[in-house]
Amino acid sequence: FYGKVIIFVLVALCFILYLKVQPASDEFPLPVRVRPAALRHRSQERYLDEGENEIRPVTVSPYEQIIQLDLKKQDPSLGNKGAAVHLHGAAKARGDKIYKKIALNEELSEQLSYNRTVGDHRNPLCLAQKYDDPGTLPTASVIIIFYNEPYSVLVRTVHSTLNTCNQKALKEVILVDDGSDNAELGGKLDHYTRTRFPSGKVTILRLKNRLGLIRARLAGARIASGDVLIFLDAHCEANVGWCEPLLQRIKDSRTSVLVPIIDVIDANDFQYSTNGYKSFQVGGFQWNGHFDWVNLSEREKLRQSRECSQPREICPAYSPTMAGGLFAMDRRYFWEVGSYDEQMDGWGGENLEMSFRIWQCGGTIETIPCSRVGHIFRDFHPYKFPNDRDTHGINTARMALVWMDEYINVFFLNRPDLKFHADIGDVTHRVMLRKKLRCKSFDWYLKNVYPEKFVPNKNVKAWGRIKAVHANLCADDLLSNNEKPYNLGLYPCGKELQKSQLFSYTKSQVLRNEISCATVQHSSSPPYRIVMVPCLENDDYNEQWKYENQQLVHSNTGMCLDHEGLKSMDDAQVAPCDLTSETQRWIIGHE
Ligand code: LR7
Ligand code: MN
Repeated sequence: FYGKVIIFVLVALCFILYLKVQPASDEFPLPVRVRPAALRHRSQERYLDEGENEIRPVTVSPYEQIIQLDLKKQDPSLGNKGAAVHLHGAAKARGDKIYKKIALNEELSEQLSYNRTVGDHRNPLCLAQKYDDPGTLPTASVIIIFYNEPYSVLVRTVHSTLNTCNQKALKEVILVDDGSDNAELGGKLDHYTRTRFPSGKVTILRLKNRLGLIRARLAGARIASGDVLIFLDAHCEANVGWCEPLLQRIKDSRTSVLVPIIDVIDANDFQYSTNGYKSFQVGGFQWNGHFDWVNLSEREKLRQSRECSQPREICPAYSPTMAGGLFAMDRRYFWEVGSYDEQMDGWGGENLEMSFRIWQCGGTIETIPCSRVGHIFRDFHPYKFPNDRDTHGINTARMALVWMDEYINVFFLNRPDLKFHADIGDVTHRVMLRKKLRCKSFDWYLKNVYPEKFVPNKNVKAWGRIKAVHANLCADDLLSNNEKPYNLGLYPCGKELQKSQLFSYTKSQVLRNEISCATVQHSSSPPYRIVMVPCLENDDYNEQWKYENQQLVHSNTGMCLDHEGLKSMDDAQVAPCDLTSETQRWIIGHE
């Protein structure tokens, strides 16, 4: 009996051993059958790694095979100099499908060479610029953070950096993986980095969990050793010679924080496009805490001509804010001036925080026109936010509490939802930082750095709602896009003052909101609608209104704001003035 038991146990053991050595074929696919889709999850992939040595001698790593297939898929004749590429047939269908899902045509990206060029879009004046010998410029650590970015797009970003940034000046490229779970960004990227990038230049820092882009950048900055940190998003391609102008400027001016001109790479056809080399925009902000682009002011152009010895068009241009993703900064200065608020989670808000902090604490933000980098702008975020929270809003509220002083009221007027938000947390350590660095006030910032920025309750005769005296109707932008002209509307006045009903009547008698000024539509017969058009830089050039006897009189036409026969959601109109009319009486105020 015991003999039988022993034999049975032995057979069982052998069987177990056999199972261990011979995993099911789909758990350990033969190298040739491994396709990226089979490697979708990290957990699966790790199993592959563990098994590799014990099971059979693999002569060519499966990653190598996939990478070679990837390279075969590429057509080096496509998309060069940043030309648009249009797919056809089945490939187009695949491209459209993935585009809907991740707001980026990954199918096309996989067909474009990693080394495609995007053309040289610099101002020709840049070509005559002389920079110090690259060996004597500060060295650069390029930090690229990514969370589940398409593999081919990320790899192209690294190649582009290596191809276009001066090799002597480029000390290292640090990729920070913010806890991605897309398996292609795991072992395959490791293998690609080991075998395809010049040895030692590119490193990957893997964060165990997703920490959000702010803390991911901090993690990268901590291990960087170059003199200058250059941050990039994981979907960028640069023009030649973009590094030297940045490094030179920082060599000459250590507390200048620099942004290249950011060009647009189309997320669908990968076309590289610019606004031409003659003009570019700089960073602004809106009172709701969002970044926006604004034209270079005439005031700044004068300063450039006065203070810069080069042709003005290629001089550093002071920028009130920066977009946040692409910038260069002296590494030590980055830490001295407070790096980032590491309590900011996810995405958003860090860009304005850093912008206001730099200016208020003695630095400058400058656009460097001879440095151009393209960025893929996506229509939506291909990822979720941690716990589905509005991290942009929460982070921005943290920023406002530390840096905006009394102007925080204007921010909360635009974002009442954030005023008592439970997740904002404590900002004491950032307030202490501001004290330690003896930073200037937000009022100083507005007066000296961004005087063009309209403040709804400064230099005004009245601000708040434009409310009909004899009806519950208020002027309302009906949430129209502020950048283009739109018709002013009427809507029931809200219980509280809300952003869409927030208007100012300025000392120069202009009726406006943050971006747009009220004009009257040219028309030979009624209705004479009120059109909101982007305000001109100088308030005096905007159309004027007189406010007398509770009437709002448009100066050019001599007509009055009138809601006769109008109801909620109708366009606001003017009509011939009539002092006896009840529907022409309005109150401007914030009670
Ligand atoms: O949780 C995350 N972890 C990350 O590592 C979320 C994102 N990321 C990575 C991501 O993979 C990417 O490489 O962070 C980078 C930026 O994320 P995007 O590309 O989704 O952001 P964006 O380009 O839409 O947004 C802009 O504003 C952000 C505010 O937090 C950041 O500052 C971005 O860097 C910034 N991008 C730019 O400034 C490029 C110019 C575009 C403009 C305007
Ligand atoms: Mn981006």
